[in-house]
Amino acid sequence: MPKPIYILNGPNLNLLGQRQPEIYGRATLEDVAESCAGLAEEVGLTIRFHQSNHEGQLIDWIQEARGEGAGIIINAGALTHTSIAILDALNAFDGPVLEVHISNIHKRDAFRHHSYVSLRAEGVIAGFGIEGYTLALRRMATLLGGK
Ligand code: CA2
Repeated sequence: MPKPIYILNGPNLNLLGQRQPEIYGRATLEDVAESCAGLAEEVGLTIRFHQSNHEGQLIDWIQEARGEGAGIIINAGALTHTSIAILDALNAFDGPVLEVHISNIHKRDAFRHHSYVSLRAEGVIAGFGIEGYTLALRRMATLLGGK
């Protein structure tokens, strides 16, 4: 059984579709999970899709992925810009890491321009809306298929 791709979502992303549609669109996180599950089946991957508002829980999932996951796709939310602890956890993971942001963080407040996650990620997708998740999953399939 191939190892799953962990798709991890950070604080407040559970509110997707409920507020600020001009920035984040109208789709919910459940919609994102469904489109990822559909694509995963198409490209022969399995996923574990999670969201938490708690930094420690995200770190626990990243550590779990060390033994059980083939790759990590992460939208760490605002923790992207603050969390050295998430970076340290990602640095302890051996497989590919891809970073996703729904909005274009470089077009927004200056404090969103720096990402600790980017110091570890093989690639970054920002500003493609929720489509960024499926784009990242396709890229993950390519990265893992080459092995
Ligand atoms: O663009 C992204 O995906 C972000 O990671 C989203 C984070 C933000 O802090 C990052 O700078 C960029 C915020 C997630 C909050 O999501 C909400 C969605 C709907 C309503 C309220 C918050």
